[in-house]
Amino acid sequence: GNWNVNIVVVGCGIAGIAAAHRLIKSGFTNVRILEATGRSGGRIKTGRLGDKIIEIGANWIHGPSEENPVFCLARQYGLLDPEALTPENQAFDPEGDHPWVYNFFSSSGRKINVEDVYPAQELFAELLSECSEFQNHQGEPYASAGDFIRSEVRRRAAEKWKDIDSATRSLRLCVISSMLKRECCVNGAHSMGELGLGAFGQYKILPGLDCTFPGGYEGLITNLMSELPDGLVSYNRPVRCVHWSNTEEKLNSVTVECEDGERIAADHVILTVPLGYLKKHHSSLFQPPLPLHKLHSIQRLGFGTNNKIFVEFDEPWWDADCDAIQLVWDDEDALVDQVPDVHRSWIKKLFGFTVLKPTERYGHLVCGWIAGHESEHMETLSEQEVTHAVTQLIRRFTGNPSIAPRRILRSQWYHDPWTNGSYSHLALGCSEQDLKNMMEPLPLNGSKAQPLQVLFAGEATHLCYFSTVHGALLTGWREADRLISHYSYNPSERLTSK
Ligand code: 6YU
Repeated sequence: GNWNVNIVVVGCGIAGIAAAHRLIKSGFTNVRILEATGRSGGRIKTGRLGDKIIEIGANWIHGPSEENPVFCLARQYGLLDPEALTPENQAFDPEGDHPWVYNFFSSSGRKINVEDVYPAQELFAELLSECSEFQNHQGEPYASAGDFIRSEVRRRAAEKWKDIDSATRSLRLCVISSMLKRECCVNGAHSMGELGLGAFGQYKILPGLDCTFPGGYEGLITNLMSELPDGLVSYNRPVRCVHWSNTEEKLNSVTVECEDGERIAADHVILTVPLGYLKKHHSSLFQPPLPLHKLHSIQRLGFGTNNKIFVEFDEPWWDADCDAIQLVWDDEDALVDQVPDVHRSWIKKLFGFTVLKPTERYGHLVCGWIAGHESEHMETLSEQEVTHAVTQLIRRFTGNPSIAPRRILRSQWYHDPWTNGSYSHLALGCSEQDLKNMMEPLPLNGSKAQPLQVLFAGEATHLCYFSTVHGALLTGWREADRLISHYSYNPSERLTSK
């Protein structure tokens, strides 16, 4: 169909690309994407450290199995390693035992015996999964997931580990602090105390053993873009304001104003800018301002920082079979996931490293993870200062004063002006309703056929897969489908539309 409908997509991340892709495949010809930066992919961003391919943004396909559209596309495009495609990998139960091998190091400079701390890992996993069970309960025993975990660890440790020597018991509590910091990274939150308990189960985990893209996550973007017409995306085209209308006379018009002053008239706009950007710019981005319930959800939902620090070595200081390194501070038996003084001790927030595998592909390369305000502070330091801090850290934990990284590279998502952080989470007091408000189109027009001027897609608008690539992709398709079904139920509008 030669549909004479003008659609402007704002943002060329996976959500914007998915929306444009589906619209074009369904016969909409007047579609364009306005992107603030000079590249496609947004928070999917593949980089290089020397000749090694690394991910600055999204890292894994979370739950690679049939239900995951990112997995299905990656398989179709031939972007995955053979192991990722096996039935065993797809059937992997994320609630079961994780096959990763951990190395634990203590701040006193020794390697920790895994058997000593295994019960702590087990208890933590148990409590995390219990956090998801408050979903449909009336009332929650604690305000936050952090409060719940902390008080239950104390209670259960006192019972379960009462016959264990006090040094081991204390060590296990220190391990739990490290796991709390890790969970801050997973959730993109400053502290587990900032995650609502009642809504924690809102996020759904798909089956499948998380896998990576051996040639880089951006391969997904390249393949999708190659199926789209040339010239679809206008790069370096930040949008400054979306002029919509809630008055009867002008219900069918919306204008997008770019930073360079150009005004583009459209029948529909699909907005995919990150929640971090919306939090910062909502007051200038919408004319008239957003309805209050939508604004309040933007403010209530959390958008935190998670950064990576890649560190390369000549020789490994971890075991050959090690997948992840966990750092345990022996002064943290108070179950803490934030540091007392961000400027002086930000590095304590870095909970550990994942080892890039296989070694033949990556050499001796690890990825450190750091979330929260400590991570935001890290971004303001020079690469030299970060290198120094990481080197001191590793020397201390290994007890080896001569270890020196060959080079490092870190991400800086908080200071990215088009993202302002990493991804969203359900903060204290949030519920499913906030995500519903996020995805509601403008204007809200009572009984009349909805004019659908501004539609909302992006990671932070998915009800159960927020914070992920598959979530973002599905929201792009969802908003494309909203327009497609709008025009299939109202075929005359296609003709009368300018
Ligand atoms: C995943 C993973 N992963 C690590 C890190 C980060 C993220 N995610 P985009 O931002 O992509 O696009 C918007 C575009 O708009 C962009 O290009 C802008 O430039 C543009 N724009 C902005 N303003 C504009 C303007 N004014 N005008 C024009 N254009 C404008 N996801 O699946 N696996 O391993 C990770 C990770 C460091 C930063 C991730 C991961 C998140 C994804 O990257 C992200 O959701 C999508 O890419 C977003 O796509 P988009 O299109 O919406 O926005 C219980 C419970 C647990 C809850 N969470 C558990 C899951 C864990 C999530 N894990 C993530 C972990 C990592 C490590």
